[in-house]
Amino acid sequence: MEKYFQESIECASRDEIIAIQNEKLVKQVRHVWDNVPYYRKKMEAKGVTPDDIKSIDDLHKLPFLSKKDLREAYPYGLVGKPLKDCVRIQSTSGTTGKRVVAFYTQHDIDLWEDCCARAIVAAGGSKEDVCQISYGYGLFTGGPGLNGGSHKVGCLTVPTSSGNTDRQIMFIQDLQATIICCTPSYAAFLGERMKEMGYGPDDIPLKAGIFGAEAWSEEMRQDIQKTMGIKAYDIYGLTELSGPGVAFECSAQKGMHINEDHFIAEIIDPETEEVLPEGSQGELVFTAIDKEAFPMIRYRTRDICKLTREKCSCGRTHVRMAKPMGRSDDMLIIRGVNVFPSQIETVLLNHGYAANYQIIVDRKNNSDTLDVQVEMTPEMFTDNVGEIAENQKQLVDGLKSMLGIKANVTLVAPKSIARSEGKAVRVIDKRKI
Ligand code: DLL
Repeated sequence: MEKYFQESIECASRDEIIAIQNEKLVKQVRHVWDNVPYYRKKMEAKGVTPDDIKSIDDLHKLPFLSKKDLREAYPYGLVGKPLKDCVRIQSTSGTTGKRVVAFYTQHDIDLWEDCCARAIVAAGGSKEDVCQISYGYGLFTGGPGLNGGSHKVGCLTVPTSSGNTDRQIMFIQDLQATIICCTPSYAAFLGERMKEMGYGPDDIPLKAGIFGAEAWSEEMRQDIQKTMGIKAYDIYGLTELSGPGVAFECSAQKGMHINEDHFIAEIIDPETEEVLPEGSQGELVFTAIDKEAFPMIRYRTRDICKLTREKCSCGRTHVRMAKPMGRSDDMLIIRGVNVFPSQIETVLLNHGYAANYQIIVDRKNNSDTLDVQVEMTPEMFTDNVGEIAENQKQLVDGLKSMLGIKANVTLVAPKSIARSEGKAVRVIDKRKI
């Protein structure tokens, strides 16, 4: 039987959801107009006032916000509440430019933790569970968000944070942890280490994992599920909108339900900014209709994916987003062809490799080069040169048919590519260095 954290809202009728969104959007636009001069100026420049926004049908009239706006307004320019009413900040790592600093009132923290609690219950969590949180704690939203959600559900919460892999495994075994939350790349690493230590899937007490913060393929899910003997659930979110829990997977594992009582989702064409019909692939845009301190309106996430309103077997009614295939700013343009790292990962996993790889892009003699270094698994490790050459050729052919361009493949020894405790670094684009 499917369980819910907030059943009446998670399973509300379409009409109820639309009524909630209409009411909250009108209020939120007024709040932003009155309290965020930066966004008010953008509205004025577009000739829109709060009086023009009467329902979600008017959403398209509002200007977009992007990373560029966040940079320009850094650090306080988009804050919608006096600082005396704010209780926390969280922040991104800032690897691509200025870091994002997001602000929260106690109300904002509360709704964020509700979203994470919904995700944990959807993954089968209850107060009977021991939930180990192996996302980083601190400025990154992963640890604090799921920690709060786990408390709300009433799980025994184990805040290990990321890293120190053998200690993670000791806690899983000694405390009989049943749920683990971490990035999928770290989950794969934990699984690999547990296998080395002689633990088979039946020796691991975990039953579910809640993995997100980076793109991961369906093939990687199957791999992790098999190694650890768990069900692996996807969770999505971003710092600008609170953190993890903007959307989460249910027992159906067919896309993530977006918490529509807090976030309105749109898909746009990233070039023309035109809103696309349901089912189209494009850039995900969110309007946070409840957040007080950092009220993002039509925020362009850069994440490329699709939405569906098809009925879900879990009983939840909120729209689902497909696994994002990557970020538009992660998309590599190689010899004019669009390549997403996730497409490369799919080919590797389909050929029996694990998700331990690195993509190196460069420019030689005025032409782009694509090199993929792939670790052999311990089972397939060989020093037979002929066998390695044959296996490399199979991957080159597989990548050619997926991407339409030639990649050079080098098979490397097991464990020679650095592991990540948080988000994995898959791509080195030397053209940008
Ligand atoms: O990664 C929040 C988070 C923490 C989500 C823990 C899930 C679990 P940021 O560091 O701001 O926030 O990065 C946000 O990460 O725009 C996506 O590109 C990517 N991302 C997040 N979740 C997923 C996912 C956190 N499930 C950016 N699948 C987003 C694919 C994801 N990409």
